[in-house]
Amino acid sequence: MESGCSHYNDADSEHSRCIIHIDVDCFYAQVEMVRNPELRSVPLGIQQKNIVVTSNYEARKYGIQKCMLVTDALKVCPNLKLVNGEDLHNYRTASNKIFAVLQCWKCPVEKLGMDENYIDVTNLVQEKMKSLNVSNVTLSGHAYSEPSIDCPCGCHTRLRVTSQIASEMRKKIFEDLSFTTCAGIAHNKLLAKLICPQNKPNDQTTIFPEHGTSFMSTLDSVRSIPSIGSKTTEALISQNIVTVSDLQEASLDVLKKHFSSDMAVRLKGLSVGEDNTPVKQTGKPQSIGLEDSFKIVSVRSEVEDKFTALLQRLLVLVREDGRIPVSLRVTLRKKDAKRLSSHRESRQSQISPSIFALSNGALTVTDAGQQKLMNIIMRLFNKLIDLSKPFHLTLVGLAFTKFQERMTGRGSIVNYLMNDISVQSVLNLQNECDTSASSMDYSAVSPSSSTTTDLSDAEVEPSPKKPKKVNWIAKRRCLSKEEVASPSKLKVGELRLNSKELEKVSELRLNSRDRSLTPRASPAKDNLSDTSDSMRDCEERSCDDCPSYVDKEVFSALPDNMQKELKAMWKNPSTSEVQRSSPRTTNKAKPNTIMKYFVPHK
Ligand code: DCP
Ligand code: MG
Ligand code: MG
Repeated sequence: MESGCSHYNDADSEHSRCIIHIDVDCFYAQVEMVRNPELRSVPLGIQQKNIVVTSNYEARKYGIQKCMLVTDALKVCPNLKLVNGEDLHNYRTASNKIFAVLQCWKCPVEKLGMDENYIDVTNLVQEKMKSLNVSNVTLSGHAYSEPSIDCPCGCHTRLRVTSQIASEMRKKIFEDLSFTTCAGIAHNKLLAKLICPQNKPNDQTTIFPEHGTSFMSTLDSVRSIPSIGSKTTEALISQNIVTVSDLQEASLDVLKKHFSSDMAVRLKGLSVGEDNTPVKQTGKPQSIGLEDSFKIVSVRSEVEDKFTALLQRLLVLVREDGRIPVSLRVTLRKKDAKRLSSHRESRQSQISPSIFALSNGALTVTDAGQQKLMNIIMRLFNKLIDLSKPFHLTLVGLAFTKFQERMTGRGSIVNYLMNDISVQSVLNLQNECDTSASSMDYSAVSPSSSTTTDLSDAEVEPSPKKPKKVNWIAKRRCLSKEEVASPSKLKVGELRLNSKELEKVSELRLNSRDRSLTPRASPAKDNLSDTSDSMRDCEERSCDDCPSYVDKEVFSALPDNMQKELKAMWKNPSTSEVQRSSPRTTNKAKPNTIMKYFVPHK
């Protein structure tokens, strides 16, 4: 049964939202092909342990599927070129760049795993519709099915405009980063995600609301619905509810016997393609951590080597993130022979922000700074382990758990101007296949069994207050404070990696890499003549004299005299407050400088 727009009476009823879901084609394989174009013309598989986690479309022609055993893959395609994909660094970097490109449209972007993003373009579509002759707007890409009713709420036109924006986004990702992608366009996240792969690779599909129910009934398993996990699936199967169509037919009363009332209603809604969950802007993680697991380590010097390698790797991630860490946590997993089990213990210490320095807007750590960090790490280790007795570890972990809000002190003008394009270094990627074969994954690490904060090592500076920028930007964009991404609300996620990934560590020189995350400004023009307003905004707001760390939008909103003063300050840094200094010094503004506009917090 198809449900027309007028039949809806939930939050989806007006189909008012415009949601795009973008998924990169054969992601890991494309990253490798962009790095080495010779791989484009051969069947390519990405190997982790004994599994081919993904392959390019050339290889898929032979029947290679995700998560096939390498031995099986080679049977169906003996020419398969295998590239080791156990070091996730390049994939993570590519993922962050794609996210940064999507941020350019100034709409909420929610990252999902490594190669997927939701974008809520509702407001942008509304703006465009004011200046468009809507009767002329055509659909870009495919429609799951042609509109079958004339929906009075106008969703068909809005979704056509959305399809044009999706096409611009995909074009820009391709022009800037050379990745082809698929997109799904719908009035909610559920349908946008599920419709996305309909025309793989490198194409996009729009589904109109009235086809939600019939499309959902084509899904073989309730497990295909993203928010239905393995436990719910099991519970449904035990009630003979296997396909989505079964779920559509199940009575609410029966479901209420096995699930809470809310859950039962939600399941029924999902089965007909209803979903009112919002697109939540992804921000920076609360902590950035790495872990290394191994069979057993029982010698202190070996532990030190492991931590040294982890620290090098972690500093690369922190540099990409751009925030200055002020707290460090060490985690160990001890093998307990008596209990035949392992458990984690952690200890953390505040660290001095002065260990880190800013050079041209990029974070750096000197060799002496790294040595200081190592000393803190080994002191924490000594507190966790009684070295007078034998010890057996199966995992060591390091995480920076708190960050200074901004680099130059809370009162500094720089706090208002920093680019907010974030690099989320840590992700949650849930592998659908059995990942037990691989010791690398992105699952969020549960909080340690015991964490102690150690203040004895601290060279403590006063912890900065919540930055004013959040409130200020919120006002400028007419958003509530809660709608602005705040690091404090974000999930803690960490990355586990194995020793193989650490072999690469020595190649990663903290000071030798560019931080080029801001997307290149090249407008994506499409057949919808003025759909690129936000893209143009991106360029017009640019200020040639601004240092790279400055948020151009914020800068352009400042009064002219303030802009001039800042530019003069950047031209002549000796008069500037912008160089790294302690919060105490940043407040000493001269009587007639930019600082007069900002009264420091008392
Ligand atoms: N991945 C993984 N294990 C899985 C599934 C995926 O490690 N079970 C990794 C490899 C993929 C990446 O995550 O490249 C993205 O997953 P997708 O499911 O989006 O698969 P692809 O992007 O590779 O292919 P598609 O073109 O089907 O999207
Ligand atoms: Mg993909
Ligand atoms: Mg994906």
